[in-house]
Amino acid sequence: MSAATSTTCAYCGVGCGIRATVTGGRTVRIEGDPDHPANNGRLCSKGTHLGETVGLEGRLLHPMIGDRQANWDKALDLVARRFRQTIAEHGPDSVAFYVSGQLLTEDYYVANKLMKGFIGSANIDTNSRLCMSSAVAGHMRAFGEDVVAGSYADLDAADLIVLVGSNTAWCHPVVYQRIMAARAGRGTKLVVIDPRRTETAEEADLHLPLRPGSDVALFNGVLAYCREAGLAHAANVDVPDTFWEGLADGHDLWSTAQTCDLAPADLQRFYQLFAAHPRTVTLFSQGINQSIRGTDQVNAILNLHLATGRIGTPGAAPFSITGQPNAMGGREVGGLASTLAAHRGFGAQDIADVGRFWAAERMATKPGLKAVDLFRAVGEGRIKALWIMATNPAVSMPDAGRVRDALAACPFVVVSDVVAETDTSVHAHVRLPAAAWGEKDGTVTNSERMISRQRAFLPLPGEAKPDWWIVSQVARRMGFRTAFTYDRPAEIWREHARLTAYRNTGARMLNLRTKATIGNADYDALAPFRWYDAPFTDGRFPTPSGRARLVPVAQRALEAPLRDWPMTLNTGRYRDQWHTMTRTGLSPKLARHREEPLVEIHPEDAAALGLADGGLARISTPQGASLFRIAYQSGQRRGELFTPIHWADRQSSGGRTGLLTRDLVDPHSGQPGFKLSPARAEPVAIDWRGFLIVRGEAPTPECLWATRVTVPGGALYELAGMGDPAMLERALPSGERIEAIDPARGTRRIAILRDGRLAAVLFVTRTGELPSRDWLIAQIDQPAGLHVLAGRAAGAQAERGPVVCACFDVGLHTITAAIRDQHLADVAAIGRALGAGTNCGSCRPALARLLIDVRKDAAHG
Ligand SMILES: Nc1nc2c(c(=O)[nH]1)N[C@H]1C(S)=C(S)[C@@H](COP(=O)(O)OP(=O)(O)OC[C@H]3O[C@@H](n4cnc5c(=O)[nH]c(N)nc54)[C@H](O)[C@@H]3O)O[C@H]1N2
Ligand SMILES: Nc1nc2c(c(=O)[nH]1)N[C@H]1C(S)=C(S)[C@@H](COP(=O)(O)OP(=O)(O)OC[C@H]3O[C@@H](n4cnc5c(=O)[nH]c(N)nc54)[C@H](O)[C@@H]3O)O[C@H]1N2
Ligand code: SF4
Ligand SMILES: [Mo]
Repeated sequence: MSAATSTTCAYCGVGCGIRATVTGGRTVRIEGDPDHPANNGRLCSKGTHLGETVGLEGRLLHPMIGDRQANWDKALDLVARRFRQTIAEHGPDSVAFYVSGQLLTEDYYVANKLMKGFIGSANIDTNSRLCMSSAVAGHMRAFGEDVVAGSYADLDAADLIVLVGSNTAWCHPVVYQRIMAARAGRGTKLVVIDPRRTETAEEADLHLPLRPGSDVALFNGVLAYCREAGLAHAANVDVPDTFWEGLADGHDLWSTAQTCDLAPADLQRFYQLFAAHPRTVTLFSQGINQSIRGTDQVNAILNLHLATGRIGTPGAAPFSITGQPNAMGGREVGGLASTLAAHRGFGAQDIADVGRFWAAERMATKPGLKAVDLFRAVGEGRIKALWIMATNPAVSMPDAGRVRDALAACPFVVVSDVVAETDTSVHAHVRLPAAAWGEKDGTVTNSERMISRQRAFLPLPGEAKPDWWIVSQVARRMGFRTAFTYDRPAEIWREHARLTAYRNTGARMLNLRTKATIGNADYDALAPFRWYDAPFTDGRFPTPSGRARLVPVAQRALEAPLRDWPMTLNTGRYRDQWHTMTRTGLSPKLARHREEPLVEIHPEDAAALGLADGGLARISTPQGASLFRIAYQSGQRRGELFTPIHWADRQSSGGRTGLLTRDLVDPHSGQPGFKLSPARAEPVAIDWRGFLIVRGEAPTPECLWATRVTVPGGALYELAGMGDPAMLERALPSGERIEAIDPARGTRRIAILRDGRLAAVLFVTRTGELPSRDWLIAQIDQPAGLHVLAGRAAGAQAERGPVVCACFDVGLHTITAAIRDQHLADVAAIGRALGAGTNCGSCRPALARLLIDVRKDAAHG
C-alpha cells in the first residue's frame, strides 16, 4: 500500500480535499482530508464513493479515428490539419471549442490561448455558460469584476442564511452540513426559497415556495421594505438616479405576495427576518442562474446586499455557489466566449496587453459565440470544425435533439473524453482519450476562490493523456511551435499566474503575482489558498469609481400557461448522481438512491391527468418528448413537473430531460432558462412490468421502458412495455435455464445459471407483484437453484426499500421500521441503531424527514 495522495474531489464546487490511498492495481481508499479548509475531513456520498469510479470499465484508452484505433501522431495530425484547412478556407470563426468546468485550470488556459491568441477567434465557450454565466454577468455589472463575494467562513458567522434556488442538501452537501453545524452551534436562521419543497427546505425555519421566475419581484420587495425601514444606506455604491423610483410602486407586501404567489404572512416573516439580521448570507445557484431573467435575478440579490451594507463584513455576503469542480478556474482563465483571459474583457487595451503577453499570432478582437448560439451555428453550417472537451452537450444542452442534429451534420467533430462512448462522442470523427480524475495533475478553484491541487495517484491507463498535453500537441502541429512548448502543468500555471499580474496595478482583483514564480516542487506541494481572502472589506470595488453599482431591475412579466402546454417543467439534480452519469453511473452504491428517472408531480395534478403513482408518463414540450416513471410528490407546486438531468441514451430508453428543455436564454449572459419550459404530461399504458439482473453486461432490452443501473458485478434493468414480453429473452445470456410461470397473473420468472452460478434473472408480470431486487442482486454469481425463482431468501426477509444511506446501504423500509419499532427519536438515534447518517451525512435531511413522516403516520394510524 502506498502513502496517501492529497487531492481534490472530482465533483462539485465545494472543492473538498481528499486523501487517496492506492490499495491495488486500480483500487483506492478515499478519505476526507482533515487538513483541507474547504471540508475539514468531511465528504458527501459522491465524494465518499469516488473509489468505485476509478476502474477502467468503459474507458477510452486509445485515440480513435471513426471506429478505428489510431496512434497519437495520426490522430493529432488529422485534428491539426482539419482545423488548419477549415480556418484557411472559411476563416477563424468557422471553428470552435466547447469546453468544461471539469477541465483543470492549466488545461483550460491552453485551450483558451490557442483559440483566442493563435486561431484568432473567441469561439471557445464552456458548459459554465449553462451554469454560472448569469452570476458572472451580474458580478460584472455590480462589482466591475467577476468576484464571488462570500466565503464558507461567512456561513459560520451568519445569523441568517437564505438559500435561493439551491438544493444545497443534495448538490453541495458538505456546505449544507456546515450550515447545519452553524444552526446547531449558534442558532442561525435558515430560509429556503425554491418552488419545490426539497430536502434542503425540510430543515428550514421558513420555506417560500415562490412562483418560478418571480425572484426579482421577491428581492425587490425585500429591498423596498428595507428602504422603508431605514436600512438601505447604500454606502460605497453608485445609485442610478431612477433606482429608488423604480422600487416605489408595486413593491408593497401584497403586490409582491401576489406576483410570487406566496402567503403574505410568510413573506412578511421573511422581510422581518432579513431586516433583523445584518449578518445575512444569501447563497444562490441554478434556480437563480438558469433563467431567462437570470442576470437580473442575480443583480436583485446583489442590489439588496449592497444597499443594506451586507457585504464585506464577516457573516454577510451574496454568495454565488459554483457547480463544477473548476467552474471558477475556467472563469479565471477566460474560458467563456464573452471574456478574454485573466478577468479581462475585449477592450482595446486588454486585447493589446494579452496579445503582447502571449506573443499572439492572431488575436481575437471580439467576443465569440455563446453555447446556444455556438451549437446553432454548427447546425447552420457556419461552424465546420468543432472540438468538445470534458462535456456531454448531446445530453446537457437545452433542446438537445437539435444539438444532436447539429453534431451529426458537422463536417468535423473531435471529442476529448475519459469514457469511450457518450451520447456526444457517437458523433465524433476523432475521439481523444483524456486522463481522468486520479490521473491528472493541476489546479482547480472552488466556490470561495480557493485554489487547490488535483494530484495524480494512478498511472495513465492505455494511451490516455492529460488535456493540456493534447491541446498543446495540436497547437504545435497547427504551426504554433514556440507558444505551446509546455512540458508540465507547473509551467502553464506560472504563465497563467504571470498573466493575471501583467499590467495589473490594482484594476483587477485577480492577481496571482505571488504564485507566479514558484518552482516545480513548490507547485507540487502547493497548499490550498484563496486568491482573494475577504473581498470588499475595504469598501472598494474594482470599478473605475471604486464604488459598486446598484442595477435597476424590474420583474419581467411571467408567462401565462399555454393551451397545449398547460404545465411547466423544472429540471435539476439527484443527490447521488453527477450530470450525465458517465462516472457516478459506475458506482453500485450511488445507483440505488434513485434507480430510475422520475417525473415528480403534485398528487392532485396527477389524479386529474390520470397519472398513477409508479406508472409511466410521457412528458412533452414543443422541443421533444420522453418517458418518465411517475412519482407523487406533495412538495411540488401545482402545475409544475420536475425531472432529473442525469439519464442519457447510454442508460435508459427514457428520462431524457435534455430533449425537452427550450433553448431561450438570458439576454445579458446567454444562459439558458433550464428551470422553466412549457410542457404537458400524459399517462402511457403498459401491459407488463419487470426487471432484469445480469452478471457483467447485456444488450439493453428493447421495450418501451428500460433503465439501467450498475449493481455489484453487473447491471439491473427496470423494464415495462406493451405486447408480448417474450422479446426480452433476447437480452438473456446463454446457460442453463430454469423458469416458473403463473398464467393467472401473467407472471414469468426466468433464471440463467452457468456452472451452477446465477448469471441472470428476468422477472415479468402483467398484474402481479415483483419482489424486491436486493436479494436477487446479492445472488448474482452465487451458487443458485430453483429457490431463486421465489425472489427472496427462504426465511422471510424484510424488504429494504430504496437506499437512503449510500454509505451503509440502509434502505427506506429498514429505517421506517426501526423508527417505529425501536422508538427512535432523532437522527442521532437512527445512526446509533443502524449506522445510517453517521459517515458522510448526506442522508441526514432524508432521515429527519422520515422521522416526521413516521410520527405523522403513527398519529393518524
Ligand atoms: N448530486 C449532485 N450534486 C451536484 C451536481 C450533480 O449533478 N449532482 N452538479 C453540480 C453542478 S454543475 C451544479 S451547477 C450544482 C447545481 O446545484 P443546485 O442549483 O442546487 O441544483 P439544481 O437541482 O439544478 O437546482 C436548484 C433548485 O432550483 C430550484 N428552482 C427552479 N426554478 C426556480 C425559481 O424560479 N426560483 C428559485 N428560487 N428556485 C428555482 C429548483 O426547484 C431546484 O431545487 O450542483 C453541483 N452539485
Ligand atoms: N435541463 C437541464 N440541463 C442542464 C442543467 C440543468 O439544471 N437542467 N444543468 C447544466 C449545468 S449547470 C451543467 S454544469 C451541465 C453539465 O453537463 P455536462 O458537462 O455535459 O455533464 P458531464 O456528464 O459532467 O460531462 C462531462 C464529460 O466529460 C468527461 N470527463 C470527465 N473528466 C474529464 C477530463 O478530465 N477530461 C476530459 N476530456 N473529459 C472528462 C465525462 O466522462 C463526461 O462525458 O449540464 C447543464 N444542463
Ligand atoms: S460536497 Fe461532495 S461532491 Fe462536493 S466536493 Fe465535497 S465530497 Fe465532492
Ligand atoms: Mo453546473
